[in-house]
Amino acid sequence: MSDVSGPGWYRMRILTAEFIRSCAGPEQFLKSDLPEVAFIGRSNVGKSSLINSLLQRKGLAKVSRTPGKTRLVNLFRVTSDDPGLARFVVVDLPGYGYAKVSKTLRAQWAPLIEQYLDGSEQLRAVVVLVESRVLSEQDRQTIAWLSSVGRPPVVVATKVDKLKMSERIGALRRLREGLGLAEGEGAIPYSSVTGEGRERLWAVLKERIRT
Ligand SMILES: Nc1nc2c(ncn2[C@@H]2O[C@H](COP(=O)(O)OP(=O)(O)O)[C@@H](O)[C@H]2O)c(=O)[nH]1
Ligand SMILES: [Mg+2]
Repeated sequence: MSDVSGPGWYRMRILTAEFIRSCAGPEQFLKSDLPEVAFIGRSNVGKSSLINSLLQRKGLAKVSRTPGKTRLVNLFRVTSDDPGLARFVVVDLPGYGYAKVSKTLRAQWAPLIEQYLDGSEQLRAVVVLVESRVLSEQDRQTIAWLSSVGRPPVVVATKVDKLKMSERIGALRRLREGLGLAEGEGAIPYSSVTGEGRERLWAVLKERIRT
């Protein structure tokens, strides 16, 4: 399924996208006046692939076969040809809830995510990635927690290319109901393989960054 183009929609072009640094602690977070968009989700949900797909850069965020590897906050500086989104920062937050990672490691990085989300003054949108077919308890908790701290997230359902057309309506409805979202406020279906959802997600992010 291709994206539906509406008034004011056009294919935004990314002009530059460059890695700034990986942060192991809050002292390394960015102090700038650029708007920030953060991405968070369970390890292996397809976050690195989505960032690469959004930014049209193949190897920018590392796509991994070994889940749970990234425990740092990765920052990318991006420029585009869209006047409303000319310069901004993409924040790749560490994946949560990977069972094979030890409790000690988890204890180290959950606070890092919270410090970032609590502290960033430039944060305009948090995108939570969930798998189209499986909503984990931690996805639910993350989304509820973000809403409770006044940062209602943009929810994206990843890897929709894996669903048959006959499966996807039901899967997206179950996701929406599982998250307690109203009709019309469900997750944005996305595929980093086909590029489906890219324009729609940019449109939503533009809204959030402008306001
Ligand atoms: N079919 C399909 N596979 C995907 C998609 N996005 C990611 N994957 C695969 O899922 C695995 C995890 O992807 P990655 O981007 O590293 O996930 P991350 O751990 O959340 O950053 C990799 O094997 C990817 O090739 C997608 O949209 N469709
Ligand atoms: Mg990753």
